Amino acid sequence: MTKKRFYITTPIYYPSGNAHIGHAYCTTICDIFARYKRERHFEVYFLTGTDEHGLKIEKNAKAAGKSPKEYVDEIVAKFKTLWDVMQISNDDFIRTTDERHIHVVQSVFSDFIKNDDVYLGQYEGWYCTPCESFWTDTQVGEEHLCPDCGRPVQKEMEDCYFFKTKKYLPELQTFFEKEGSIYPVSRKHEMENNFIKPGLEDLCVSRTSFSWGVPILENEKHVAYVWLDALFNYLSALGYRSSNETLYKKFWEDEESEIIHVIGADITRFHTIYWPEFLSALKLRLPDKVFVHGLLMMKDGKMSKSKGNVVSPFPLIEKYGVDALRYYFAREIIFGQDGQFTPEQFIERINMDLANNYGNLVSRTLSMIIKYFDGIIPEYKEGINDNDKIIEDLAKETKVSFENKMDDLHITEAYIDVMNLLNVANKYIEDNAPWALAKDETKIENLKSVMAHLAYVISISTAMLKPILVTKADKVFDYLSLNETERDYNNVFDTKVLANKKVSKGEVLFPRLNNDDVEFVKSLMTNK
Ligand code: ME8
Repeated sequence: MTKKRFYITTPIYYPSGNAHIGHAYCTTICDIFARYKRERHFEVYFLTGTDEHGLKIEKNAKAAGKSPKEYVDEIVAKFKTLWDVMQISNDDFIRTTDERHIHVVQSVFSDFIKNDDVYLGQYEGWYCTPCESFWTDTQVGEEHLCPDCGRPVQKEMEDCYFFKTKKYLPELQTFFEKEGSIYPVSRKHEMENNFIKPGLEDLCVSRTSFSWGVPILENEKHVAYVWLDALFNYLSALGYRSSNETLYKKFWEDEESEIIHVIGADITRFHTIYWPEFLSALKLRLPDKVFVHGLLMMKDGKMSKSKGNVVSPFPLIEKYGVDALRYYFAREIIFGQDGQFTPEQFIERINMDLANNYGNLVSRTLSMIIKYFDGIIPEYKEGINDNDKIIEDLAKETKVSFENKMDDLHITEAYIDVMNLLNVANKYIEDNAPWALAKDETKIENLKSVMAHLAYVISISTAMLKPILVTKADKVFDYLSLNETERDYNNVFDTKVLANKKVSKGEVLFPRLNNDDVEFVKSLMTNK
């Protein structure tokens, strides 16, 4: 059952290097979903931010000759610029160095101490600094490599607080059993088999060997483990435990709100095991859905800052526009699966779907309406011609399937359906040959009907594409002369809206790209 409100979160990013398209991918997908829900008139709170504590940041800052705060401030500013350029519509940006967040981490840690959820002990084991993860002897194997990222781990021995993970196992199991709580289910099975079934070990939730973290009030030698610290951003951003808990009550506490965390596959364990456990310890509601997306890979593996095989989104946006990159993310990489970034596929996807399919349909249709009817869109009438039926039926089916798929976060599949509608509409032009109809006066009604059906497909496809095409969709609505009310998602599917509107030709929406573009994108790759 669809809820009234949506709380949608991206992970908060480590400002330990500049953002790459892997980061932009996750944020963009969440943005598309948030915009789609807003278009459908749901109340949405969309959060992103930065995760600024921990050993990795402390080390990077030292190497750069800066204080950790100076170091993160500079990188956080670049993340914010990127989200502005990508037109990410987040409602808030949380930083774990914000006072409002530090207060929450300290306060919940105090509760963990008071309620006997944590105990003091000594950690002896392995630590992966890039992942900020603890591992056991068996997990790192003889080679002493991080099971998540494959990089060497370091032996650590220090005093710390341990969180009693077995205490909340029943709550965790209920969370795992709830249908749809972890998507795709393969990720859920992975967590069960790798971590829950072998027996959860208590988690080290504070550190004493460095100082860049949230100090534990009861024991200032300790700072909170960066993952405990980071996960609470989802609550601190809503004003949890502040003097104003309105957002928290509305978007977390209230069952009418659906809580959705979108994350990358590499951080599944923290979001599906430890986060539900922390929340259970505080007797708080658990998220409704943790949606795990795949990773953007390069030929030599995961695109990552520490590997240095990254592509910056900025030059791509500058040359091809923000809509093209956003579309590539939504359509090329099947949401939920890994995807490989290649310059050829990037260019091919934009050409095939945006230039040839959508752009071409818009351009041909508008030109014909101008040529044959002085730019006035004829009235859409259903069931007049048999050969229009294919469009009429498919338009209705596409709306239903698009919404069902989007609601389930099957974003790629939803846009495959929209592209299919556009494809069929292009074929409908060939099959009906309007240029031939225009030469025969007895066929004028047929010609009108073809133009009305094409304009309709363009208009509804534009509405469905709008969460992605943040700059071009409104231009197309302008060419169709639809006002704000008429282009509203709830009105645009009405077949009467377009009747007698005067169209204008407009610019080429997505110019065709060629081999030079492939070479340009290649030149942006550090590992070609
Ligand atoms: O993990 N393709 O931060 P982070 C797709 N601070 N997604 C990618 C990616 C790639 N190549 N590389 C990274 C952290 N990501 C923590 C999160 S949340 C409470 C704390 C995704 O900057 C990655 O999967 O290393 C993760 O979801 C997000 O970017 C942040 O990664």
